[in-house]
Amino acid sequence: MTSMTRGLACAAFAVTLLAAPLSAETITSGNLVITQPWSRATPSGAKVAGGYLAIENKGSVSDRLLSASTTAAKKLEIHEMSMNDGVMTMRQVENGLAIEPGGILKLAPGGMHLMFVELKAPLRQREQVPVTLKFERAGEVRTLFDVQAVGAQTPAPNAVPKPLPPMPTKASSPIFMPRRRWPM
Ligand SMILES: [Cu+2]
Repeated sequence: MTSMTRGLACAAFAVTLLAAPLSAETITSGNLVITQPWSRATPSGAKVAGGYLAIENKGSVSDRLLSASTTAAKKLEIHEMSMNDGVMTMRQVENGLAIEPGGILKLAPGGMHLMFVELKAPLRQREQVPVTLKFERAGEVRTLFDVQAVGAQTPAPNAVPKPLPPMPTKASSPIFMPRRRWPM
């Protein structure tokens, strides 16, 4: 293979990689099933970002999301939206959020969400941000939040359940940018 064709093959591979949708993770911890934790890329200089996910309680007793933490930001707060003099504002939840038996707690754009406060660096599309969730009964659960495009409204638009091609062992072309992985 000439270096020219190898370069083209790498470029084609990189394009395939970029086009492939991220498969959002599902994590089970005890009676809780956590699906599609995701966030959005932030413009440089932005200090906050939203975090979204769904938590289903398959048990027979209620649990409670107490707090969350991440290495990507100074704080990770639980926020709810409320009307204040006709203006939608968000505020931090004091005592966590209950997840009733058989119920699903949804954190999504426009509603309850996690808030990364004082980001250490902008979040970039396609990277994964480690978040530790703390529950009253299920304890601590480690998750990875998939970072979608700026302004994304859903965890994976046009998602097709298809595994990503294997990652090359080392970057063989300057066109290939390895994903940053935040430490857990
Ligand atoms: Cu918020």
